[in-house]
Amino acid sequence: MTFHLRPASKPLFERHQHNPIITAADLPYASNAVFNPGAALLDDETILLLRVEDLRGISHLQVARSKNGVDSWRFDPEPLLSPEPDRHPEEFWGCEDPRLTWLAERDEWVIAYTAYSRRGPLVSLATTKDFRTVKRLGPAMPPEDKDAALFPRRIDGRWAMIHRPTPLRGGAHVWVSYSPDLRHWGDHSLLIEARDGAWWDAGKIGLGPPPIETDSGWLVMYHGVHLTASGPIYRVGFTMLDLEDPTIVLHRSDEWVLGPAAIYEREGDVTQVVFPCGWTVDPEKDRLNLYYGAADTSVALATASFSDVLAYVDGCPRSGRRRSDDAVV
Ligand code: BMA
Repeated sequence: MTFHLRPASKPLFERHQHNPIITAADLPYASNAVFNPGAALLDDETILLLRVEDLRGISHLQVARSKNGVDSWRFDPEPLLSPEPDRHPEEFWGCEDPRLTWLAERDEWVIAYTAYSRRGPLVSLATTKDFRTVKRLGPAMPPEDKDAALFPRRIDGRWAMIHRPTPLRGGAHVWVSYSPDLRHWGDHSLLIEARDGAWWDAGKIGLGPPPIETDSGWLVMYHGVHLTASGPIYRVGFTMLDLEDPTIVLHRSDEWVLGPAAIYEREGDVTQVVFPCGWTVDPEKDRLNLYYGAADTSVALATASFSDVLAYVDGCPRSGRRRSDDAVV
């Protein structure tokens, strides 16, 4: 493997000058931290579905709305999804890290979130039309499994979901699974493997925000975890998947595109973390707005030119390999 040093260039993402854009102090009730939000555009507003960790350490999901997606956030009076362990035992220790996907065919949003059960975190799904009421579909994957999001349309007749199971052996990688009805999931196949050794994404990776459909393929951002003597560092990079067969990885970035550098990303409840779960695209301004948890403490925003992102990923190493061709299971 030859790595060509390249001149330092302008980073793809620019941190917003008002970062962190939401902190626990902004909420209308007492809480410890607000982070890892899902994002949606609805009725000319940006909606963030925030993970709020209360003063017991248990998380719930709370809606914030803003006209410009940057400031003047309005918080709904009640959380959208509060753990209900009596009726939904999988939520015993909370609801975390939502990813939001608009399913035009069903005319509703699907929320893929981590339900923290007594047997470990698992993937749960819920639907909403307006982010005011929600309908739980229940667990989609058994523990341990997290970092999930739906593709926005059926692929070859079936819904598809990216997720990250944690097997007992061999690292934690990103998988894709299929369903005819959002309830029954199968045809599981390994999609993106964590690298090994000194890489930024060695050992453990997981999906970031939901995949975006583009002319060149499904744009996917994922986080990679680098273990160091002073703890893990969470950074993010890109892959591009084939539109009609997302088990084919077309490109994958060798380098991370955003990592902890600002003080609010380096210091907090969990140091050295950027953890995006949501993004929105403004085609008129050619802008990608990336919403992420900073150090498991606050919400931050970074923006990029969407066309620059696509050009960057297009220039990343080609893979063209179908992960499911490898003997992995
Ligand atoms: C991951 C998830 C995220 C969290 C991150 C850093 O495993 O649990 O919710 O932001 O770790 O602590």
